Amino acid sequence: MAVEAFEVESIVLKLMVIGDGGVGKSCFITRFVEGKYTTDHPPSQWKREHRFQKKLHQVVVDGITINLEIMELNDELFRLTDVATEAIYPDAMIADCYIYLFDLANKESLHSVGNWKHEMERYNVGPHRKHSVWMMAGHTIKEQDYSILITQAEAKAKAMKMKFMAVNARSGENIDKAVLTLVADTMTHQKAHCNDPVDPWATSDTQPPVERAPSPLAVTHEK
Ligand SMILES: Nc1nc2c(ncn2[C@@H]2O[C@H](COP(=O)(O)OP(=O)(O)O)[C@@H](O)[C@H]2O)c(=O)[nH]1
Ligand SMILES: [Mg+2]
Repeated sequence: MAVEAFEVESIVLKLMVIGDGGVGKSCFITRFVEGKYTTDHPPSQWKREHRFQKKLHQVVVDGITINLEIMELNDELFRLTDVATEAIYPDAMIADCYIYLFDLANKESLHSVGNWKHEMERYNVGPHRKHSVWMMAGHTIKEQDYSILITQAEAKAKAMKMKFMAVNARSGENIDKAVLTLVADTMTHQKAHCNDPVDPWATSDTQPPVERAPSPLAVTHEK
């Protein structure tokens, strides 16, 4: 568990980059991990391999070495039935920190953040529960003036109690800064909560008797 990890010199944090298809998640991750911009990503690897593709990257924050396990999740996953999704992915989907990536020029992708957060919170229960931290990153993919859109995104992020940064995978703008800020905030948050009472289900073999609410994303796809 991440809480115990503060007693050792290096820890593992799971970072999930999520958001609608085509907003630049793969480009974002490749830029951060490999320091280069490429659009050459094998599509939908999780589908073929039935697991998340993890990219590993080490960072040092406040003198602590952090091994990041970075995963990408997009709404293709929710085209599976709920049963298949829950059988294969639930533990993997509970991350220590989430970057919600959206296309700053696409309002729909900005406003999907509520659905995505709700969706992830459905999985963040039981023994694997985490004190996760979220950030919003708006991708400036097109050549245009983003000042008005950035103001709107900042307001949305404030309402969602998340930090916001405008990023660009092609130029590299704010990519490292966004990840390192989120990692530092996650460490601070997890330290602050490490003495909280454990989830009552954490020590139980029985799972909570709650029915998960239907996925808002799944509902979207049924339309
Ligand atoms: N100009 C520009 N285009 C980008 C950038 N990042 C992504 N793109 C474009 O967006 C497309 C989709 O990116 P991808 O990372 O595959 O999106 P994903 O579906 O969210 O993983 C890419 O093929 C690029 O054409 C960027 O920083 N600048
Ligand atoms: Mg992708």
